[in-house]
Amino acid sequence: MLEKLKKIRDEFVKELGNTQDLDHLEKIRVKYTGRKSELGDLLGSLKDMTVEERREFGSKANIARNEIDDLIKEKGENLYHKQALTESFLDITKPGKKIEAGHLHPLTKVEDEIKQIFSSMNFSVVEGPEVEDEYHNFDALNIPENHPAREMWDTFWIKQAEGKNRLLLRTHTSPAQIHYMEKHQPPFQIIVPGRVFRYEALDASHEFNFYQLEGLMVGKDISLANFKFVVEEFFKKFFKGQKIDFRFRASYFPFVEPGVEVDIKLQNGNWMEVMGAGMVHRNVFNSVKYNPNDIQGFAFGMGIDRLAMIKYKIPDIRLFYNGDLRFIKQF
Ligand code: FA5
Repeated sequence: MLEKLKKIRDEFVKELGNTQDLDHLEKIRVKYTGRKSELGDLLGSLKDMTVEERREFGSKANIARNEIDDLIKEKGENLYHKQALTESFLDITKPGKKIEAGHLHPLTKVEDEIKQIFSSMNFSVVEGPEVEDEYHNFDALNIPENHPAREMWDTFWIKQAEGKNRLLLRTHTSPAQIHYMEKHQPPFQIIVPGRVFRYEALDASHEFNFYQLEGLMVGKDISLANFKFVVEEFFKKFFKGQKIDFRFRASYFPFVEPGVEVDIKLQNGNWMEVMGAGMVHRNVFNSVKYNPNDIQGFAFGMGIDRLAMIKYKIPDIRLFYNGDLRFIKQF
């Protein structure tokens, strides 16, 4: 009996040593520990033995059985790890997956560049809210209710209870002029970049959500000639010496007098309007409690998207917003 047990154990150890995969290990487990195994038969025959025999052989047989179980378990864990390393989910020799770093959106880059140019000309950069009240977006800018100019800047109104100071998404960055002048005294020169919104029919140069950059310079004797100089300097720096044709054209905005628009000539010979500007209207100074007889200044509002389109020869403004990576990755 004991000899038989030893033989089973020796055979098992030998066969286990040759096992290289989990499938084979399972076959061995069934062969040596299953109900129909030789060891199973031996253990089954215990019931026919005398008490003496059972005591001696039984304990040895159980020790052998436990040893076989332990060895199978240990081998199984080894094989599992080896297999996992070599053929399945973890191949430590594979090159790592490249993590793609993003970059700034072209409009953000252009905005940063414009801010830098104006900073170099001693303008401070300030911000204004995107959700405005009716007073700052229109009334304080000399656009009273029912003024036809409100039609040019139709926008998205925020639903709220009936009240005097209705809220809206700002249609231009000009209300930031009012916020700033309410809290500061001249002389100063500021720029205000930011997002603006309009109820607009879309085409290649019109979005309903776009970016503007407001400029405001106020002092004792600031004139339109100063504005002309600042704009020319800005174009020189922004277009880096690249020759561009631009023109000043008389125009109308209720918050300036006189008013102008600035256009840049495109490669195809057409002119593109890039900003509105003018001398700050005395009614605007009145609404922020400045004395219009004491001071004067110029203001402008340029379209950042349009300047970016000209600089990078982008034919359609909608490319900035449609999320197509083939476009975005070129910058
Ligand atoms: C204004 O918004 C005035 N607040 C500008 C101003 C400021 C005038 C200070 C005088 C003094 P306008 O609506 O023209 O003006 O817009 C200014 C610029 O924003 C335009 O020249 C154009 O470059 C850009 N722009 C206007 N509408 C759109 C649009 N739908 N999509 C993209 N850019 C636009």
